[in-house]
Amino acid sequence: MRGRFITFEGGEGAGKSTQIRLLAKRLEKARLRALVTREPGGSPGAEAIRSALLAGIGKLIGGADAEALLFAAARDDHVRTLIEPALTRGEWVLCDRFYDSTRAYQGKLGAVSLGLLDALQQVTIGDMKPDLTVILDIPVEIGLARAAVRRGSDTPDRFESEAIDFHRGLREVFRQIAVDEPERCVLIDANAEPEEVADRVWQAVRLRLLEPARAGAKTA
Ligand code: Z5A
Repeated sequence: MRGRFITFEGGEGAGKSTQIRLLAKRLEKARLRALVTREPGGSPGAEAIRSALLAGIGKLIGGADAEALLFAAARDDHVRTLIEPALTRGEWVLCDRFYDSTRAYQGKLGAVSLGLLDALQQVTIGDMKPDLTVILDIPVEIGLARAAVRRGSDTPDRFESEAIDFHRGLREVFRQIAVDEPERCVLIDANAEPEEVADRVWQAVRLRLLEPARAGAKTA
C-alpha cells in the first residue's frame, strides 16, 4: 500500500521541525515507518541548492522569479529521488515545508506571478498533493523569538532577516491557505507546550488518515 505524505507549514519558529520529530515517534509506536525530510533540501542535489538559496543567491541572480526557479529545481530532485520512491515503498513521508511555502514566500510576498507558480508546480509535482498539510500558527513575535534563541549568535538567513511586516503577511497567507483548502489542510494553534501541540497534530492525523484507512480495510 502506498504511504502517506504529510507536510508541515508555518512561519519562522512555529515549531515544524519539533512537531515532525514528535509525530515520527508516534507513528513508529503505531508501527508505521516514517521518513523525515525538509524543503528546500532533502536529497543531495536539493541540499546543494538549499545552501545557495539560504545564503541569498536569489538576490544576486535576478530576484524573486529566479529564486522560485531554484526552489522548483530543488523540489523536482527531492520529489523524484526521495519522496516518490518512499511513498511507493509504503513509507509515510513527513516533510518540513513544501509547495505552500513557495506560494507564500515567492508568490504572495515575492510577487511571483500565479502563472509561473502554477507552471513550476505542474513540472515538479504534477497532480501529487500532500495527503495532509499541518499549518502551525503562532503570533509572529513569539515565532521570531523562538527562532532567535535557536540561532544563538549565528547570522539570520535570507528569509529570517526580512522585516516584521513580511512575517505578519506570511502568517496571513498560511491561514488563508487553511481556509481555502480545508480538506487537505489543518490549522493548529502552536502557541503551547510542544507535547500539547503534538497531541493536536496526532488528533488530526488519527481523524484524517489513520481511522479512515482502518475503516476502509474493514470494509474491503
Ligand atoms: N522557503 C521558501 O522561500 N520557499 C519554499 O518553497 C520553501 C522554503 C520550501 C527555509 O528555512 C527557508 O526557505 C524558510 C522559507 C524558505 N524561511 N526561513 N527562514 P529553514 O528550513 O532554515 O527554516 P524554517 O523552515 O523557517 O524553520 P524555522 O521556522 O526556523 O523553525 P521551525 O522548524 O518552525 O521550528 P523548530 O526548529 O521546531 O523550533 C524553533 C525553536 O523553538 C527551537 O529552539 C525549539 O526548541 C523551540 N520550540 C519549538 N516548539 C516550541 C514550543 N511549542 N514552545 C516553545 N519553544 C518551542
